[in-house]
Amino acid sequence: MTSAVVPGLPQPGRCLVMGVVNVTPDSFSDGGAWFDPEKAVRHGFDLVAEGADIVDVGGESTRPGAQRVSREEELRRVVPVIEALAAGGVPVSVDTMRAEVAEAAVAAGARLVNDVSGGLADPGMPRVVAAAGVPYVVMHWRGHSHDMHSRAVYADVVAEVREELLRRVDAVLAEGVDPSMIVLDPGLGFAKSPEAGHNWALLAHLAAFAATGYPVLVGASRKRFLGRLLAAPDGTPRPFAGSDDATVAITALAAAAGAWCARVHRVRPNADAVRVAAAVTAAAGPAAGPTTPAADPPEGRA
Ligand code: PMM
Repeated sequence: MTSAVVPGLPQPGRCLVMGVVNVTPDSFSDGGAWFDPEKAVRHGFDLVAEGADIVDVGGESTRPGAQRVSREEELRRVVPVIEALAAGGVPVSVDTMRAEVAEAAVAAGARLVNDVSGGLADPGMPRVVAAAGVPYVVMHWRGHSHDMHSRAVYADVVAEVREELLRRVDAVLAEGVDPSMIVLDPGLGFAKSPEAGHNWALLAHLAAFAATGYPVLVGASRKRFLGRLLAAPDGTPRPFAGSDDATVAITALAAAAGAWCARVHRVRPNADAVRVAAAVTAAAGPAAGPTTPAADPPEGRA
């Protein structure tokens, strides 16, 4: 299956499944359900039982239009949940844009930092990640949620997202992050317009991201572009949870295209999907394109 290996994280030889635990009252898709820390911890363990390889814990909503929470509040939300899950042996990632939260999360046992801003929201982030020596998800981002919609303007979305991501990679490498620790994410739904089809173009060209040599993470789960695809005949978008089956379809396609990891809210069917993709790819043999191990080191531009 996918050839990508990220230090300190599971290596099952297929696309990983990252289960989402949003410890927020107002998240994009599951706001409020896991705001209570005990419920959040229980949900994290449930996701592992359903097949999650990693549990992603976040304390700040990034839904379109969301306002920021304070650093203190974010710490209060995520640290106890990360501590409990990590103590139970769960590979945990922290979904944060703040260096101080990332630092505290790693001290609490997080093994990966998932930064939807790719180091742009907090310039101290890459140095903290470098010092912690943990893997780092660098996502494509053009600005905070309150104004990202107006930034969803591209002449060629695939080329521009790839170029901007590689610029971020150069920046975080310059701050001392080891190349083997970098994971790229095209940032579906973040400064991407459902109307313009940006998310579909990025999904159609995942190979362009995998070809950089860096592992690729895909976060399509419950995003607005799915609700729009599955809209009722009168145009009413499908509610978030009603797009879980579509997420499973994307997970299978992304895994077959060589994605390293799929970030999802409903784990069990996505855990099945990555296994299906792995079986098909294995049966296709060693010449199966994007899943063939990359011979070259990650693409550098500096
Ligand atoms: N999407 C959300 C939050 N964190 N992290 C990564 N790496 N990629 C994503 O696409 C992503 C993310 C927003 O979704 P949610 O609020 O429903 O969890």
